[in-house]
Amino acid sequence: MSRRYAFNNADLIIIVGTPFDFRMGYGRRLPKSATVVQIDMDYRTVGKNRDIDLGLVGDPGAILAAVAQAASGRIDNGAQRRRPWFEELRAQETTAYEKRLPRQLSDASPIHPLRLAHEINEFLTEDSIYIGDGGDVVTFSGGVVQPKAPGHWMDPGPLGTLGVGVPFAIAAKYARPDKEIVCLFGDGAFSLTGWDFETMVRFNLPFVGVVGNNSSMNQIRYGQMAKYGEARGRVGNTLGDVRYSEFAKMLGGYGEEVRDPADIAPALRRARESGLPSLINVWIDPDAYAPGTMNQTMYK
Ligand SMILES: Cc1ncc(C[n+]2csc(CCOP(=O)(O)OP(=O)(O)O)c2C)c(N)n1
Ligand SMILES: [Mg+2]
Repeated sequence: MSRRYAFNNADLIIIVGTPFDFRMGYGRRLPKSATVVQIDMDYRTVGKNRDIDLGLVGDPGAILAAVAQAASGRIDNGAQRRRPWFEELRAQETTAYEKRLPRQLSDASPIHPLRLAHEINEFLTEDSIYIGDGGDVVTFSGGVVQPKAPGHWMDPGPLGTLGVGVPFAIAAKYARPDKEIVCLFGDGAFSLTGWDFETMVRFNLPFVGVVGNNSSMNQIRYGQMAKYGEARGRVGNTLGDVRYSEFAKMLGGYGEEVRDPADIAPALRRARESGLPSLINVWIDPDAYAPGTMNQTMYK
């Protein structure tokens, strides 16, 4: 939560395994004044979209281990001097967290997307692989949901290819049958590939699916409103009030509708206990927009 502040105030930024894609404003999130070192497995990613000062191509683990080893023998490696900087960042993080907390714990109905993200974060275990497939609702969750173990996070990647949720869930459950799969969908994203929910039923691939339903492609709506004004914000992005729990049940899975935030956690638990592919359809506030969406450089 202090990333923006850290970027803006850093003199050296080391980017590891992260492309300069839309989530990084194609590199514009990094100030021109900073020295930038980029480490990546793929030489095509290094220096793409933004100039860098030093590029290192190779396994990030091996490179970082070598850097750590080179720095570890020194009596003064600068670690002490950086302490106030870390404290500054922690303070930023705490302030941002406290500002957000009331929305994360909000009892409002329709449900605030941050409350949904909060409940999902509480629900995950060390054995849950979390998949996010959606627009705004997933952008909200990105700041709240924390994977509990390495390699337990999947998202639509650098091109934001929506519709990956169900196929990712199928693949993840097949590859790691011992793991629990938890997938948060936007209603728009789910509707792209959701019919393969039936494939999951047929192949007996249980997972906990959550639809953050705002009856809209809200991230697109925000961009249209920002560019063309309120009146033209609703062109081509309104969806029906679809009860996806019924869709799940129709195909042989488990489903519940949720309108009260207090019902999210029990519904998630029942979905887990059902042992079936499931969809918990949560009605979220269509007028809440993620700060990450509002900061998108493409809307400016
Ligand atoms: C395959 C694909 N088509 C279109 C888009 C553009 N897009 C980005 S966000 C979005 C809206 C998604 O709506 P929804 O999943 O309901 O999420 P919401 O923003 O409403 O939370 C779309 C269509 C995309 N990223 N990927
Ligand atoms: Mg939506």
